[in-house]
Amino acid sequence: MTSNLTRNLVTSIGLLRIDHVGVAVPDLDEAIDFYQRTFGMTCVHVEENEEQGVREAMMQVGPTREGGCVQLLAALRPDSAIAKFLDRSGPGVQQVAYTVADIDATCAALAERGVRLLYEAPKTGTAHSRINFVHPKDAGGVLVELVEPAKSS
Ligand code: MC0
Repeated sequence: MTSNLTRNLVTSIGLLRIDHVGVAVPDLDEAIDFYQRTFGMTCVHVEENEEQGVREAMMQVGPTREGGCVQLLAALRPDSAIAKFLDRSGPGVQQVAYTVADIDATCAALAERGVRLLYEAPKTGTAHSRINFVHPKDAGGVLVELVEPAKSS
């Protein structure tokens, strides 16, 4: 028989898949080149997000988008989250992002479970997605991003 604890652990909050793993890099163009030449990944999207202070590139891991992406993240300015991360930790994994169907519902479920969302309401992420983050201190030291893709993507 399933215990209460096990039932609670498997209650869905609407996560669908790993959307991307975000990697902070000092130079975006150099990093794109490295990921293409070394791992054979394909650069499928490049965008500047002024609000987040980043220039980012989505590197598709496998032959289709279903295989997930590595998101390369370079700082646009010294006070940005990526610049701070690079100063503190150097280049490396900065975030793990999950695709969700309904970010408002997922954020509400997480808030109910007592974790801190960084934004009161979702902000705009890559390719017109809606995004929010769970503070790394409330997620075992991992900055967790939630991504609700734009309806057309
Ligand atoms: C900070 N900490 C981290 C961390 N950033 N731990 C794991 N992973 C990270 N990425 C830890 C520090 O080591 C420190 O631990 C503590 O958190 C300090 O917290 P803080 O003083 O609040 O630190 P800040 O000022 O560096 O801010 C961290 C915070 C920030 C997560 C709040 O980076 C943030 O707002 N991130 C969300 C936005 C973001 O990351 N944007 C860039 C990606 P100790 O133990 O020393 O106290 S934009 C993006 O991803 C978009 C384009 C998209 O995908 O569509």
